[in-house]
Amino acid sequence: MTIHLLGLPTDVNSSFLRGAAKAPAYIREALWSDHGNLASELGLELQQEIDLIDEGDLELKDSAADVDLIAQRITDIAQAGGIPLCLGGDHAVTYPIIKGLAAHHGPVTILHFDAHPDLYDDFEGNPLSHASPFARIMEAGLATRLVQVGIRTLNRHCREQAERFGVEIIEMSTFAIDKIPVFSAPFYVSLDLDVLDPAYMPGVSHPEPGGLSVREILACLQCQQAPILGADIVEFNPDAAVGPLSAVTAAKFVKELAALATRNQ
Ligand SMILES: [Mn+2]
Repeated sequence: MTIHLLGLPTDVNSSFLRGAAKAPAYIREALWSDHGNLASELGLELQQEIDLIDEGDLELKDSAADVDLIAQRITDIAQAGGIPLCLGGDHAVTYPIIKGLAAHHGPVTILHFDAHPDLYDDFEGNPLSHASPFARIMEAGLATRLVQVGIRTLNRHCREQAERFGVEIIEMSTFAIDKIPVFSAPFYVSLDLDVLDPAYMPGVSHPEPGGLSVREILACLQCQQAPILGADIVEFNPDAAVGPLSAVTAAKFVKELAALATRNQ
């Protein structure tokens, strides 16, 4: 089983700051940097037990055509028996990723880490906004189950959308590790790095204080035993980063998600 690292360098659907399109290059640099080694906490190492190939960045058009470009590449990876591990880019990429995965696997279970529910019907007139991917996913029937963790920005519209779509939300205000479901079926992980407290992850476009620690997210992941269908790590904005910490944090999640996908296959 091969993990396909794929960069999706786009931020045209960001509603506030641009910059997330620059993230894949910084994450790769931190991942392969001599600052650390390639061992994961699960005992599996990149370039040893973890079979990961870097497909580079997908050439995107920064238009609505990107939906099908991304979806097709993801379907191709899944059909070949691979696991896509995508580097955003902003969170808009998750809708086409899931569209592509569902074309092969059928509707999926999603474990979604975020400060924001990203359930807007549209945001300022853009239905492909990075604030809307999970509305597109749910209305298209691409997910059987959506579990959101770390949410701390719910407004009335998004609460209504969550209710409409049957989204399970573990809000930050009442977060506890033992509230995280342990899935029995294969699942997808969408990791918006702004779920982290800005103290751990300053380099995001929409920092939201009062978030999760790196350790808490790893605990939510490491308790999972079911196979992983794919994952994304999105919303790192190098322009907002202070020093190397944000890129290193994103790169750590590449390593740990690749290790989890390998262990759980
Ligand atoms: Mn977010």
